[in-house]
Amino acid sequence: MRAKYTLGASVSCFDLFNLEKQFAEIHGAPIDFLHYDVVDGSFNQCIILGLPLLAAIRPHTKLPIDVHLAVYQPERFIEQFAEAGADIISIHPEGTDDVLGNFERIRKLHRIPALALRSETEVTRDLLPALEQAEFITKLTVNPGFSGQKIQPQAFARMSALRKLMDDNDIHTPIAADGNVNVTTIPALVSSGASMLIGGTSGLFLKDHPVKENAQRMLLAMG
Ligand code: S6P
Ligand code: MG
Repeated sequence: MRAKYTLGASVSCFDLFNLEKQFAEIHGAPIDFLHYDVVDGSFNQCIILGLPLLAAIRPHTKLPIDVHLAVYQPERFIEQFAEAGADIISIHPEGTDDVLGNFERIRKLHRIPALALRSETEVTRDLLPALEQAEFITKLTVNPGFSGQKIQPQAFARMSALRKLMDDNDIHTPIAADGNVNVTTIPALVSSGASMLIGGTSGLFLKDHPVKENAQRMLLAMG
């Protein structure tokens, strides 16, 4: 069954100089949600997107926006990003000891909580309640923030382990693969348990190919 959110487009990979044209392309393609990267400069050494751009794009799309808070202490930012237009807010257990409390905070703001996991993170049973409550789990296959990285070879086994842990515990939360997702990597990502994809420079925004065509090819590669 196709996941509710199957294909997401990473906003940091948009043509930020011509958003009107970019959104027209996105809306004409089989894209289910937007993935909006926020990095605090310490979770990884970069600062990607922030509040003003989110507030600027919000009125121009009906697509759900998943704000990926790649930050420490996400409680510092949840309210601001909810206010600026997030529908879904993804937080990292590596960034807080209180995932469930933060999920509650997100729900109180009438937003949807989701989980994101760094590529190197191996999940343990103590995360089961969060895995179950999350709308989906974004499993990074590269380091947070930067686009254009190569997939980490260990990412596949870690994703399979995550899928197995959930299956063994009757948890059906979908996994979204994030980082270097393209027609070459998608079959192995799907075999490793991904049923959602986040598209960036290597798959969805290939130069000289329309976004719609790239999106269709990515969905086809899921099998
Ligand atoms: C990485 C970031 C991603 C990228 C996207 C890049 O942490 O969270 O969302 O924007 O995955 O895609 P690509 O194809 O350039 O690796
Ligand atoms: Mg991201």
